[in-house]
Formats: sequence, structure tokens, C-alpha cells
Amino acid sequence: LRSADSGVSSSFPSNFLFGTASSSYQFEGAYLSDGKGLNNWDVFTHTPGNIADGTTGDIAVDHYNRYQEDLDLMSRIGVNSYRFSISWSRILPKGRFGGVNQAGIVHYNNLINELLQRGIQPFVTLTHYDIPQELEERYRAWLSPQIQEDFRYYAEVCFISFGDRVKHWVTFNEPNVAAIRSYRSGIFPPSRCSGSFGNCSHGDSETEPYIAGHNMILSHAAAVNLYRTKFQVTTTHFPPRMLGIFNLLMKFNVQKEQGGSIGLVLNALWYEPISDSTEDQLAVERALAFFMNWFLDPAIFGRYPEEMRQVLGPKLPEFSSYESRLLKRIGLDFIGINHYTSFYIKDCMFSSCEQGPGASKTEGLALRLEQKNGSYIGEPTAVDWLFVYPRGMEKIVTYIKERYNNVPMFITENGFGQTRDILNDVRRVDYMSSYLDALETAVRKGADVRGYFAWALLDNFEWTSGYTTRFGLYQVDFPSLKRIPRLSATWYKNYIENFIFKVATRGASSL
Ligand code: GBH
Repeated sequence: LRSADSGVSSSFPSNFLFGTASSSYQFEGAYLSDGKGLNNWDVFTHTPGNIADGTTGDIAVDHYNRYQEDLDLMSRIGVNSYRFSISWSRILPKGRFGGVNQAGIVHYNNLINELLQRGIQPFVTLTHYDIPQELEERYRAWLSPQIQEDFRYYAEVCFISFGDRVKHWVTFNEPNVAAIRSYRSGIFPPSRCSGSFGNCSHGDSETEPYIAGHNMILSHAAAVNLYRTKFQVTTTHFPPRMLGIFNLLMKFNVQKEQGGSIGLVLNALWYEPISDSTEDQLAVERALAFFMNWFLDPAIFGRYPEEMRQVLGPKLPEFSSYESRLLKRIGLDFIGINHYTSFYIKDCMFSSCEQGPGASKTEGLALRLEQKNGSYIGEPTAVDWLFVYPRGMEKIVTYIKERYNNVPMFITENGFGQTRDILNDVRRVDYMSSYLDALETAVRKGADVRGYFAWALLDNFEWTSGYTTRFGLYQVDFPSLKRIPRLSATWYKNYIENFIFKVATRGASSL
């Protein structure tokens, strides 16, 4: 077992954020409390057959009511940041087609204030898969450009209400996963897919993921543009000598400068080519383009990756030149990376492939494999998609650093799932320790990484797996909802303590 101290010094900067991550639907419960509207996941989990163990997030781990206790657990670990998401339908039960639910505003105000009192910075995601059901029913949500106006309006309510205290905003959690699972495989609401991609009665797996993704990118842009022009800094200053009635008027019109930053979180897999052939290496580039750069290229360069344009042709929507310029101009303050695992990739463009994930044109003609010559890319785990391959952390961070000109990065999720109750979770400790070491290596080589969030503080509702898969540093017993520390909670506490010690004694060895 690795100790929490893997060296005399740390490569992370002294203001590095260490935290845990969560999301509203997976943690909060209280699905009908205090005026919250129904969201797409409420409806989906209440439809039989969608969730492995037939459970819902109605109660989840009751974080809505127990947040003070949970913040105390965070204080005990010693984190300086907490990543959580706001439930859109708790703030706007009917989107922009109804009022603001004040009780929702009060709840997140309390949460944020209690965090700040404990010296923990809020790191806030606007949407982590859950959206008001109203938007599905009115215009099919992400399939309609109308959602851009809803998202912009929701973002504005959040910036006005919480932006004086929230200095890290994320527009979307994993729009790549959301678009694929909702519109290609159909395993997330609104359960749309076609052909061999899944078992759905509506949808088109070859086009709808890209339409939804397009509307997500433009919704993201609308929120970032709003933040830049109205909240982040006041851009409309006239020179002081012209200070007069105009600036005075602007003072009343423009919000106080909030000075925070805004970014986007992607799920990022690392890929190793199954062979050294040029074809397989090109396939790795396509796999990255079709999963991650699909969103990052537009958000930073204002256009889709060339590989996608080539393979998809007219099935990929286009940005107008106005949209493209806007995206490029507003850019991103940081990239959030949710990284857990890696896969091998085999080319399916120049050679033929058996069926499998990635093998179709829609997925980039890059077949995703778990094994090479009969051995796994990394130690398999109880979670079918999770293999322990710490080198992938170093490589994905380095790849993003190089492609996007070393834009600041946060590891917004990293964690280890188990399917049984294990308090002595040595495998989770080993996983976190080795992934953090690999992250340090990337930082030592120049990557601008500013924080790490463990998924998750508590066991929680793991989407279609229900409560069968457990990612918590704390075990949650059901139905009592009692929180019990695992070994990993103590290990993370020691790791952070050691980091603080190393930072405090930095440079001391050279004296
Ligand atoms: C994250 O999703 C979520 O943000 C978080 O809510 C969730 O609880 C956490 O991870 C743990 O699952 O088998 O083709 O899907 C990660 C979802 C699942 C996306 C695995 C990438 C791997 C390839 N990821 N998936 S595939």
C-alpha cells in the first residue's frame, strides 16, 4: 500500500485546489421539496427498466438536507474546494417559462456561505446532465436551438444570485457523455437512438448526437459571453477624463465586477494505439477528436476538429461565421478534465473491423478495445469501463496542454468504483495515489494544472447503475444514510496535510 507521502517535495503550486466533487441529481434527493420542478432524470428514473437496481434519486444521499454534516466531513479531510452542481429545475422549475424558485436560491446561498465559512471555495457546475423536464416537453430540449436562450437565462440568474461569491464556474459537465448517452446509445434521457446503437423507439444515432452537441456548445457560448460582458469585468469603461454621465449611468446598469473564471468540463479518455502503425496512430487522433476535441476545439478555436468534418461530412452541423468568431473570442478560462480510464484504439478506416464501440463512422472509425494480446491496458476493476492506467493521466493532461496552448486545467473528477461495501478500500487508495503521482509528473513537465477533485466524497446515485456502484471516500449505508469513513478518506486527509507541509517547507532544503 502506498503511503500518503510519495516524496519530499510536490510539483503542485502552493495555491492548488484539493477537493471532492458531486452533482445535484446524484447527491441532493429532496426531489419535490421547496418548490423544485421535475427534471429529465426524475422522469427517467420513475420509468421502469431504466436503472439497473430500479432505484431513483428521489432521496439519493439527502445532501439537500444534510449538507452541513457533509461540509463537516470535507473540513475533516481538509479540502479547500468543493465542486458541486446546481439543480436547474430547483432554480427554474419550468425553465424560462415560469418564475424563479426563491427557496432554491436560498438553499444554494446557504450552501455557498457555509462553505466559505469553512474556508472551502465553491466550484460550481451549471448543469451536470439534469435539465427541467419542461424543456423536453416544450421543444425537445437539446435538439432545439431554443434551449440556448433557456440556458443563457438560467446562467444569468445564477451569476446574479451567486457570482459575488463563486469564482469558478463550469457551464457543462461532460456534454460529450450527455450527447452520446442521450442521443446515440439512448441509455440516458430522453432515450433516443436508432439502428444497432441501442434499443429505442425514436431518434437517429447518426445525426442527433451532433445536433444536441451543437446546441450545447452554443448554449455554453451564450453563458460565457454573458459572463464576460456583464459579470466578469466591466468592459464598458470610458477613459477617466471622459468620466461623466455615461459612466455614472453604467454604474447602475452593470453588475459589480465579479472577477471569477468560467470553463467547460469534458470526460477525457486516454487512448493507446493497438500497434505502432501510422493507421492506428491516426485512429487515436480520431478517437480524441470524436470524444473530446468535438467540444474543446469549438470552445477554443471556434470550429470542429478536421477529423470529424472529414468522416461525418454534412452530418456535422456548421457554425455561422458570427458564431465561430464569437466562440474564438470568448474562449475558455480553464478546461476541466474528468479522467478515470484509458483504452486501446484500432483503426477502422484503412482496415476493416468487427463491430464495437467506435467502429462506425458516427464514432470516428476508431475501435475501442480493452486488451492487447490478451492483457488489459490496466488492472480491471468492478466497474466494466474502468481500468487502472495512471500513465493515461499524465498523457491526457500533456496532450491537452500541447493542443490548447497550456490553458489552465483542473482535474474536475477522478475516482475508483467498487460494487461491494469495502471500508478498507486499499485499491481506491492505490488508484488515487498513482493517478496523483502521474498528474505531478505532467505538472513537473510544465502543464498548468490548478486543482484536483476526487469523485466523490460519498457513495451516491451512479446514474443507470443506481446504487450498485460506489465511488465514495465515505461509505453511505442505505436506508439509514449514515456516512462511514473509508480508508481512502483518511488517506486523502493525510495526502493534503503532507502537501501543506511540503509547501510550507518549500525552499527550506536549499538553506
Ligand atoms: C462521470 O461520468 C460523471 O461526471 C459522474 O457523474 C459519474 O458519477 C462518474 O463519472 C463516475 O461514473 O463505456 O463507452 O461509456 C463518467 C462517465 C463512463 C464516461 C465511462 C466514459 C467510458 C467509455 N464515463 N465512459 S463508455
